[in-house]
Amino acid sequence: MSVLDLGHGRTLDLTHAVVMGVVNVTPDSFSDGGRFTDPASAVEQALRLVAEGAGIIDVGGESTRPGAQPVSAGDEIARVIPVIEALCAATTVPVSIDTSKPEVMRAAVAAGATIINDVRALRDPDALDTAAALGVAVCLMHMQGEPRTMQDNPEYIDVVTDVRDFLAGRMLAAEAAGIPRDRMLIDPGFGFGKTPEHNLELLRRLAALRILGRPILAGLSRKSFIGKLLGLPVDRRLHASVALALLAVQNGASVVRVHDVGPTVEALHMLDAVTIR
Ligand code: 9MG
Repeated sequence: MSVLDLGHGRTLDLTHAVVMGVVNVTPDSFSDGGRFTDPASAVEQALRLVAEGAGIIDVGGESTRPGAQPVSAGDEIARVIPVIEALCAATTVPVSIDTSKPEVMRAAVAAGATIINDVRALRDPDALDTAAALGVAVCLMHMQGEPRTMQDNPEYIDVVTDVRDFLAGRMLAAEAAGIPRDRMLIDPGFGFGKTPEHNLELLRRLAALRILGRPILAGLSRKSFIGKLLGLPVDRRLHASVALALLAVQNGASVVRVHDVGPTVEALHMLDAVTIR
């Protein structure tokens, strides 16, 4: 479980937790919207995150925050492909593409991406077959509802078992489509159709997802439930985000998706130093 198969003979070692750095090439992301819309500044930011210790760079061209404008596949491709191409020429750090659209998946993998990070867990038409044919790794994330309305009134019988059962079902569907388990990451989807209490319960019992036998990715960085719990705007959520990344790794996550790579890497080094193996 400590190696992720990236396909085509490449692997990613997950013996120590890996930090995935976020690069949003969007005008309207909740955390850094509009900061990296031109390819050169997005690549510069990505390489800064690599220098700070990121082990994966996640490139996205469409915001998933509630109320964000939908983007066509053509526009998404125009945003992310120049960034992925330049990045893959400049670094060997694996690049993931944050998308649900098969056209974007194909273009991104042709440009060098080796992980498909899909917040819809390959539920869009043709997404499963496309990801299987591309032969790269996938991150299957849980989301209740759709981004536009997901925070309206999320409900679960038990959030941890509901998320676990959903992910088990998506793993089976992915395997049936031809994606080997060795190529899968799983993700409870913090903030995607969840109240603050749901997020806290998932984090508290994250280890329950380990029964699925695949590495867990946790994305908690700067999320709005931090703002709700602490009353802080998005640009003041660094300390809480680092604490949450640390807790996620302590509770079983192998990959943490973050905006602030340097502080998270330092905190995880300290966790590693005190951990007896
Ligand atoms: C794109 N994106 C935004 N938040 C995310 C999260 O928590 N996990 C994953 N896999 N992707 C995310």
